Amino acid sequence: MASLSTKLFRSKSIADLQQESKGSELRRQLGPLNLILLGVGCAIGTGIFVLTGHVAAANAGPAVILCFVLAGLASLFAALCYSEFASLVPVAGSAYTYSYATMGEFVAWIIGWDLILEYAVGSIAVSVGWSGYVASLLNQIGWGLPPELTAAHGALVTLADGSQVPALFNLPAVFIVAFATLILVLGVQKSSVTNNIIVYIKLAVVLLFIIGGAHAVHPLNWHPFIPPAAGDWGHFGWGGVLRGTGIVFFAYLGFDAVSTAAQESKNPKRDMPIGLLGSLLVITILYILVAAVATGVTSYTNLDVPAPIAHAADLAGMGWMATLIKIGAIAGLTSVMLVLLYGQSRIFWNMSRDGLLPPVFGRVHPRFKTPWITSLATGAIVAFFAACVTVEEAGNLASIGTLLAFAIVSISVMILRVRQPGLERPFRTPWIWLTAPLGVLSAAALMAFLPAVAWIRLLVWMAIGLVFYFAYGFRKSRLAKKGR
Ligand code: ALA
Repeated sequence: MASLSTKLFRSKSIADLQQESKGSELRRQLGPLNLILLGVGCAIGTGIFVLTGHVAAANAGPAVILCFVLAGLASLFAALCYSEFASLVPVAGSAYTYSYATMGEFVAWIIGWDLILEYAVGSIAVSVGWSGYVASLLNQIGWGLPPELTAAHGALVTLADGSQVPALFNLPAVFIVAFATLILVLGVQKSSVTNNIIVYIKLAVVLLFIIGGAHAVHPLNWHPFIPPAAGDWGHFGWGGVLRGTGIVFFAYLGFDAVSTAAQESKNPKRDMPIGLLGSLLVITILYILVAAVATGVTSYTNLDVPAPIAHAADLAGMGWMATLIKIGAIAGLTSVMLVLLYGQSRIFWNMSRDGLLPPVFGRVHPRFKTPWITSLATGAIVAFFAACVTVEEAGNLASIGTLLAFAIVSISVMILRVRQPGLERPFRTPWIWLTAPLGVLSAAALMAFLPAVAWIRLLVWMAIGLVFYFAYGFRKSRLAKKGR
């Protein structure tokens, strides 16, 4: 009889993974530029277009600029560890797949369950951000929706006569989730050309805002840079900067998608670090500049609105640019939604094929060849929450989940260096004994800065995951059935 610990650490072999990936040989066609565009495309979304304004107005004031610097640094350590982990296992996949072969089933389950927060809950936050920009654009062209249908259930919205009422639910957010789910179920292929075009549009509006807005900056708006602490910890002062760092981390979530393309990259050893670090560098610079311009053209107190970047352009007297920003943000956020929901359905599908989730989640549609049941189930749950939560509630939970995954990946990379020093590592984390501990510490620190309610939700989610694993996957996994 295998002991409990043997069972918890049972691993897939690399040969198993290669066998599974047979028949879907991926072409090595991505060069460094494509990889950078992939990371930039997944990352630029609700974080920069929406949370920048909320954090400036509620937590950090103009020091939201500093929040982006600190969150970028934490992401840098994780990126360096992620690349080594990704390059270890010579098949495509996410941190879930790599950990199954290197750390064993239990860690893989924890990471897989945790990644649901990154992908599914992340897409809830993005759908709410999308809704803010769509509602604002519709208002502008005179087709405004009733305000009660544009925000989280119970959130106060302002009517045309200035009175405030609680919202019913967020209709546009539900719509975009339904639309993205339909695209995924039908399996509409998005070519890398379409993807690149959307990324260029997104980059163009961001650059337009930075360049156009720079002329309207009044440095007086940056004073005081860190507004004095007010009320509870997390509202201005250094506490606000730290909490703001935890919140804006959401803007970086998604750049790790570069590591999942290791097998499609022409020269992973050279291009993985270029893709990961290059996209991080690009987004960090853009985020810092957008935050600087947004808080420079108007007082940070004006930025707590659903479409703050467009609003900042408007306040800076560039109404035409505000319209372009709204259109660009809507297109860009749609593509982030698709990437996140796609990633989620593939993780569920993989977990189900491994026997960790019921087989129904692995069923593929006979005609569309997509994991349709998984996509529909995910879409229904995501749509429900998109209707009734705020962007920060969903964003904070997605961030805390992703940070936990980053911390586990950083720890795993160190454990593997000790346990299996001889494994071939196409990419080695530089100064691992410094980088990886800093990765763990910075992820833990960012988690600590987030509100207690995000922690409670994370713990409840992980507890449900543990119960589910021991009630189901522990006994039913493919490895369990093979008697490993
Ligand atoms: N980083 C992505 C966003 O900000 C998920 O929307």
